[in-house]
Amino acid sequence: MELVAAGAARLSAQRLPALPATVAQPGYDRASLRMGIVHLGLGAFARAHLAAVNEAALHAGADRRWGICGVSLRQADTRDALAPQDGVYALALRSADGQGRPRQQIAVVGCLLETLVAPEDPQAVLARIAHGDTRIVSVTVTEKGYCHDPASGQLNLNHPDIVHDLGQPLAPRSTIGFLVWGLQQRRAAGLGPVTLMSLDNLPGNGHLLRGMVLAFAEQVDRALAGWIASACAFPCSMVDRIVPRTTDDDRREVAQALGMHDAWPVLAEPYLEWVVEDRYAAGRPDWTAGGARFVAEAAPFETLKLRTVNGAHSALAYLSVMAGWATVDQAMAQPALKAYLTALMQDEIVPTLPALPGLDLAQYQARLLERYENPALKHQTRQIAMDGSQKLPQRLLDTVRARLAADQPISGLALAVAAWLHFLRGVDQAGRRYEIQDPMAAVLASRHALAEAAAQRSGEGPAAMLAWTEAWTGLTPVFGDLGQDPRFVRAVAQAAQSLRSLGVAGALAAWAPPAGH
Ligand code: CS2
Repeated sequence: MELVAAGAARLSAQRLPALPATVAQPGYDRASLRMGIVHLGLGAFARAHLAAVNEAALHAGADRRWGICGVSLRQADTRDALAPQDGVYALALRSADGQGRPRQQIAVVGCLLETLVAPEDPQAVLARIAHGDTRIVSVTVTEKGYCHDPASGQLNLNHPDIVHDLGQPLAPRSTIGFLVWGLQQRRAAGLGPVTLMSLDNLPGNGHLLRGMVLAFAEQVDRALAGWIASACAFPCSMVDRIVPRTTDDDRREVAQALGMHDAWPVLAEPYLEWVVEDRYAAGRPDWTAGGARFVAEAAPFETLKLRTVNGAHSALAYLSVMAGWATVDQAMAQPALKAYLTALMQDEIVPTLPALPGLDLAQYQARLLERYENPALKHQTRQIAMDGSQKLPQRLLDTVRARLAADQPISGLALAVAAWLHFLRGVDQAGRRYEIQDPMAAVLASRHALAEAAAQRSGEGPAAMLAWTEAWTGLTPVFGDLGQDPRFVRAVAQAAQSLRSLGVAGALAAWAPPAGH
């Protein structure tokens, strides 16, 4: 990862004045910032979203309380990249001009003041949560970081990290363990409550986080659970910005624009949405300067975003990995795929959405397709395909439930679900093998074997695919009650049959929204 060209200077706080004038940089006094925000899960998303919005708030004059301490819960790579450059890093917003030529706008973000690596020093993380300056603890740990059962939404008390953390008040390893033990220290020190703010792509993310934290706290100390429930706040939010993984080519391009080396810049699309409930236990910055919107209730916005942006993204990803389309823009250049996604959204997803006064849904969908088509992002379809067991319930299956409850057709959604199952075979249509990255990978692998055996016992054709699909949809932690609904099982079996016999391109060509849409 170290790509420092011989003699190239490294980006750092001290070298900010040497940046070219085209690069925006912190215009506030970094040295005077305190760390009011502790962020767990210091991935690219948080650095391109929360930190970017917070940076804008500081530029607009937010008070000095709102610097960020970032915590990596697993690896040291982010800290290793950022600590030698004092935590400052470049955010490159990428798009294309009318002719499709890539454009980028770079800003150096300065509000990340400290980076901690939890496994190296868990007590430092707990101490930061229990510090008097801390007012908000925010979280982007992806779906699997909540240690919950995705179908029921309950804390999985058998999760190895939760089992471990219940007995380790000074050395937890899960997000939930750190939060609860950190809050315990906070309360013991007589400090006030904080806001615990989830920024993950989960419905009711604040309620979910609250549920996990309270379920864990109940196990250790009832009084602590009572204090958290009554004094801490858990606002829900909808977050939206496409943030692809940084590659070495990106590092080179950013270094060229900066005239110095940044070991880990982040890239993103210019688009950003953040709709967050205005419920804070100990104040907050005015993030509106960076594009945030404070609302009383985020649920309708979350449903909109999860079902459209993420639902369509997952549908695209599984079909594309199988077909060998490596990036989202490459997939969008396939007319049949684009037609399918457009119809999936328009005909099946959008009718399930709650009313959002003032939102032009047609424009929102058109904009979304343009975002996917952004040729400058090179967003890998394999990246989106990860962790399907944690993503499908809120991205596709809730939409299926809403459609079936209204007795409406689900053929497009069924094709997306079948594409996931097809993808779980671990080999694409060209015979290339890939690893299934999913916290349930072992369970999925044995289900796969079970499904293939069931299909073989049932002979050929549709009967075999029905048996195969039944074996899959019986996986209740993912499918919940849907495995019992013959309308769902039949529709997925039909789509799976089509994918298996015609391949992705053939299945997409054969797919047509059912009459009556
Ligand atoms: C993507 C999201 O990787 C994925 O699963 O669907 O990360 C998506 O890019 C963001 O949610 C967009 O806001």
